[in-house]
Amino acid sequence: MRKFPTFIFDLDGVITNTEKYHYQSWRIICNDLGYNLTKEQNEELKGVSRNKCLLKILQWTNLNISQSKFEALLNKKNKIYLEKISKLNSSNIIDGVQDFIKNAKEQNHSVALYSSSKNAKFILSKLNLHGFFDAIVDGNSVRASKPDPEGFIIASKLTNSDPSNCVVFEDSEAGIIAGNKINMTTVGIGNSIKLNVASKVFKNFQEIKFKDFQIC
Ligand code: B16
Ligand code: MG
Repeated sequence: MRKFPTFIFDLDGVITNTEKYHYQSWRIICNDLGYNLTKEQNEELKGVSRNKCLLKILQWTNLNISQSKFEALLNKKNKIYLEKISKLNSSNIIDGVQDFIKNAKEQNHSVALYSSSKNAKFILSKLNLHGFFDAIVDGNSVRASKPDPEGFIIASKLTNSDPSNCVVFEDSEAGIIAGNKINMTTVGIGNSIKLNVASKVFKNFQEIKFKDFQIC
């Protein structure tokens, strides 16, 4: 087991600001269903798999749809989303996070990524960050997405780390709950009230004192 804590980063909303595109895409789908998806409801979709997002939306709308319509809506949402992120590049990396990861690596922390997105590897290649991580776990690697901790458990195994010696950086309540379930230190990034379940909350990476996490 390693001396320094392993850092596990979320992608959408932590490394790049793609959450707004997920929200815009779901709003288009909801409009088609005659439903107005609010920002508050969208907080509950953050970190949640595409499939589970649509299930939640259908609960909110009280609509019953066929399996084929369900699949069609998932495909349509992803098509809209991919179009919106088509021009993504390294200028879309959120300020401070790349330096934070570089420092972590220089100081011998293992660095992993766990995103619920099935598009995570595509996004990482667009951001030119693919080579930065010792392990990458995404929506294709897990059976159960956040708030289930499966992806974090896989990331800890791939980096040969004890879960209690891992620090999770997340913008979603679902991700924080997942990390808490297996006793990881959870750090909320952003200003959503939903992040209060985290061990610590910071507005952004520039606010974080790197030495805070070198105590294990
Ligand atoms: P996709 P993260 C999550 O990514 C997003 O927060 C969430 O809004 C999205 O529904 C989910 O990925 C699935 O994404 O449709 O691209 O497979 O925050 O865990 O990096
Ligand atoms: Mg996220």
